[in-house]
Amino acid sequence: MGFPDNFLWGGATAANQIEGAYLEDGKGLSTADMMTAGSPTLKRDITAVIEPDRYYPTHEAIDHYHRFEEDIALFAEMGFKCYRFSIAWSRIFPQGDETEPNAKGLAFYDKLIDLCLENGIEPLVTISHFENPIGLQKYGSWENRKVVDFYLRYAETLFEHFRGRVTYWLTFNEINVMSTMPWNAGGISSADEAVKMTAAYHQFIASALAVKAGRAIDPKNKIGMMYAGHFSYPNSCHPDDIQGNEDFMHKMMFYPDVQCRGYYPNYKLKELERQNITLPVLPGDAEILKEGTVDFVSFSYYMTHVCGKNTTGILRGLNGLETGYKNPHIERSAWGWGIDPKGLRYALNYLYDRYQLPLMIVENGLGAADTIVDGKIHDDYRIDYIRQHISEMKKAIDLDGVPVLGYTSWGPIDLISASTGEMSKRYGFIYVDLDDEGNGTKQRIKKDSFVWYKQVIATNGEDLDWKEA
Ligand code: P53
Repeated sequence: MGFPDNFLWGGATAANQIEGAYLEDGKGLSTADMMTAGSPTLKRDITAVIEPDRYYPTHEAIDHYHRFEEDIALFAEMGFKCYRFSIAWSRIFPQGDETEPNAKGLAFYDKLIDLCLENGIEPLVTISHFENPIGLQKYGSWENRKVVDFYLRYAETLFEHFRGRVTYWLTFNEINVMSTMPWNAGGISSADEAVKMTAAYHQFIASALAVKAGRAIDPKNKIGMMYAGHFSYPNSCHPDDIQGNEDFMHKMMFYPDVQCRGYYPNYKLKELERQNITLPVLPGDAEILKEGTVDFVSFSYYMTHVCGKNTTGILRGLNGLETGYKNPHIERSAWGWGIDPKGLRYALNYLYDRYQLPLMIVENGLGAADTIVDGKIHDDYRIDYIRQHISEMKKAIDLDGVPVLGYTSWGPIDLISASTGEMSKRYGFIYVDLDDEGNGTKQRIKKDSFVWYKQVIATNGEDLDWKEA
């Protein structure tokens, strides 16, 4: 009973949200580097060039590029078994279309990965997490099939270079974000459905080819897909609400359906037909998709939604996360995300029923403002959130028999928010002295949750109680 012995406890980050050093050692500009800081009420701008008087939070971020040794030491102190991070494509292929990788870019990840391994931490690498080299814009980014070849060259470079050191990989972070935030997902600035569906198609092909290549390079590799955990309940038991909710779930679930089953589900093909959208299918693609299905399913889990007959079937609102209905039975975070620990057990069962593949929760956590009192951060609200989610995950394992490989909480160290670009939306067990305008010493301070998470890992998830220091 309880968590398996080799359960992968840890944390997850993304290069653009922590590294900084955005032009160092030959790195090229990425799509993330063009995004200004926003707020819950102010959308982030995407500028065509870097404007000198604007603040771009990823440029320095929390300076992990220069402080990774301290950061990994802190993760090791918490007892991490696993660290999920992404590799910045634009460090390895600065413009995206070079034929030879940038040695200095690989060297940084050599140091990072070796340090993880020395500390007994299993690296889990996201190959593409919300950043594409800006150099790919001239091709139209993922709208162009050429980008599939560039991605494959990049992925193969990583599989070869890190062979024997990295076994767990994710091809794309939150691939379904192509529908909600296409710039983040694929450097696509058009909101046109045909463009987005073309770009998503190319990412499916790229992912499948990468899975095949990764297996050929090292049969030990385990390569997964990553779903932005959008799970929705019907607004009522009215049959029209059930159908409205299913329509929404189909908009999201076709992504993991393709990556786990190896073909487009009928409901999606029919919808594309109604929308007069023709996918850019080349001969042999059906086989590529079929042969490149994933080994495991990973997902982020922050919230649940409510949909029904009056929802349009897509997420909307400033950060593309509103359905129009609010669940009156759950609380919301200060950033308006509906907190639903029980929904995590539901989500795990939902995904396992559908795919019968091992699962991994690769993001979960509470974005909250923290205050320092006498040099300490008493973040009992964060402990509470994660504690409840872990106990629901445990039920899915113990009561439902769902195979869960691991749990990496989002942002174990405070980092730049993807949706708002803020620093004040903090997820960490480790506080970073940095504000929303980029001021601060970037000093690291352990929060109460640091001590608590260490205990959770040390007891393999058995002791979730917070004992005030
Ligand atoms: P922030 C939307 C819905 C769920 C997860 O988000 C999402 C998004 C897009 O923001 O993104 C993931 O920073 C993403 C991370 C991101 C994290 O959730 O907006 O993979 O890069 O930081 C949390 O609070």
